[in-house]
Amino acid sequence: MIEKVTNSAQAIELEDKYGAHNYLPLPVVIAKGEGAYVWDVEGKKYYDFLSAYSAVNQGHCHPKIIDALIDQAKTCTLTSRAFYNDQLGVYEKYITEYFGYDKILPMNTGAEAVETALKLCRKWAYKVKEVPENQAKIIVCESNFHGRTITVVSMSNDPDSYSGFGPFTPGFIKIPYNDLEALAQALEDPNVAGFLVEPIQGEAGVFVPDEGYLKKASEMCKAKNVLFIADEVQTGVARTGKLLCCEHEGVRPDILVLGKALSGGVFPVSAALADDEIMLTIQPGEHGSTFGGNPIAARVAIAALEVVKEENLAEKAEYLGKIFREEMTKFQEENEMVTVVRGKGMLNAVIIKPTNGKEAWDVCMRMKELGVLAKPTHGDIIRFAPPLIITEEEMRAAIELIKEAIRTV
Ligand code: IF1
Repeated sequence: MIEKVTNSAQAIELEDKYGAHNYLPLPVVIAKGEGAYVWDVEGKKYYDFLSAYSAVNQGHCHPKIIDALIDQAKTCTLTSRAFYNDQLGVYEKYITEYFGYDKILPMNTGAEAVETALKLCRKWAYKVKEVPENQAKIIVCESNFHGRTITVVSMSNDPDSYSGFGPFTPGFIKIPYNDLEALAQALEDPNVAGFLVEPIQGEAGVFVPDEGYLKKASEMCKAKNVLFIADEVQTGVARTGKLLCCEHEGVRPDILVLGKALSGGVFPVSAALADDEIMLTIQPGEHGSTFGGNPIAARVAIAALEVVKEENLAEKAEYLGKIFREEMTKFQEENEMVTVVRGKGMLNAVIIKPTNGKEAWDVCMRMKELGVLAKPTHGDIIRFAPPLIITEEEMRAAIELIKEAIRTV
């Protein structure tokens, strides 16, 4: 018998009893999402200020994307890549022209697209740069977050991400983020094939690097024939006020990694994009995925990317993000709990100083009571990332609730 959830406590009990305990969610049970809003089982309405970690940039259940999903789901859901399908080539042409690359390797999750970028980088190292077999190294940044697979957590310096999962994949050089001197030194190793970096470190707490860091880093990589690999899974698809965060500095990554909002949060869709010299180092049978490039993903991703252009989401993110940071910076002068406000576009974070025994988690719980959902990362940082389709009026109303929550936590 399939149970029906009729109240939040019931849903939480079911997950606690039957699901792995790999998360500690905020105690809210969402039953419906539409635009910038979600509703819990009891019907209470919230502003969603997490957007499923920047996957629903286009808003929950965007009609255009849902229509594409439903239409294709009724026609053909999955062929595998053993055969061609009539949607994948159309999508591949659309997205490569959209972002300006020769080719795409379609995958499903962000971690898979990151893994794909690592494999492309290593293949290119051996076949093009002629690095000795199995000697390729890839530079990564401390405090990175690129996903949860064992190779990806092998790049991490966050014990929560890697401890207890060894032994780890070798071949990674860790340097401090936003440190060009450290990058210069690491680039001296002739076996370095790539530099993998988040244009803004999301999970680490929305670390925005110094102006010019990405540009200089990409130039330094080019000078050493090292691939500049941008993980835009969280920062991409208009979130930071440009279509890609790298665009703020005019940087064109050698390998571009996308996920999350590539589908508007409707379906797992991710991608690695690169030019032929890199992409064609992988030959038939050397990489793949059951669902990678399925017809639903193709239709949904085209619709999601069309929405970004049609609704000017990058410009909106730029404009609304400025308002958010201005308002919260003004509030900083009024309330001692707010110590830092930072971000770019609509990827912002506020650092909450524990005060009177109250900390970021308590602020999020109070926000929940007032009808705004967000969640702390690394204890004292609250990330604020609403869907980019939120209106200025809605955002200003939500900001007032956020301030009220901090005042009354
Ligand atoms: C969780 C946050 C965490 C990502 C970047 C790759 C991936 C992610 C820059 C992997 C995924 C998600 C994963 C999810 C929570 C969220 C997250 F940064 F967004 F907040 F964890 F750090 N590159 N980020 O941010 O994509 O395989 O998940 O599709 O693991 O708790 P994925």
